[in-house]
Amino acid sequence: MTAKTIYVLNGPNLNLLGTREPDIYGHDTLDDIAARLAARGEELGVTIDMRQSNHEGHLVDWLHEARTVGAHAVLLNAGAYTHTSIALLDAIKAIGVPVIEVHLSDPEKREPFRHLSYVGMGAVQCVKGLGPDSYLVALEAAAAL
Ligand code: CA2
Repeated sequence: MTAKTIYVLNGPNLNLLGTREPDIYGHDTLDDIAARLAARGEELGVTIDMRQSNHEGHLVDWLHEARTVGAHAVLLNAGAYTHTSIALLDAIKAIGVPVIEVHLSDPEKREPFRHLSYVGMGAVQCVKGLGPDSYLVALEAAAAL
């Protein structure tokens, strides 16, 4: 692994980005976002490892892996698991790797059930409401940690 690897983990339904609900999530696909992160990562001298899963346990395993490989930081858009997953919170607290919570939309400006964030209880920071730029802003913050 290079000096700084940043894991970018994406949760359920984010594989559908760019295909549905563009009014909320924009027109970019997850691959578009990955390409932008990789390009900026290169400029910053960090390696981006971006993944998506619809399965909570995969996200837990990848958080553990971030610790094992000595990742510099994790950007985590846990999708709807943000609002439900104590397992993700426990993993975030366990790994000792800083996690930045990322959201395309601003969950606090949406339905009340999106206002609670378990991920936020363990994350060092949250970047939200900027569309795909949320990931880029989070990357800048992560690289500077
Ligand atoms: O704004 C975000 O990034 C969210 O994490 C997105 C989640 C939502 O449950 C969170 O409250 C906020 C939903 C991701 C679903 O992504 C889709 C993309 C395209 C079409 C349908 C769903």
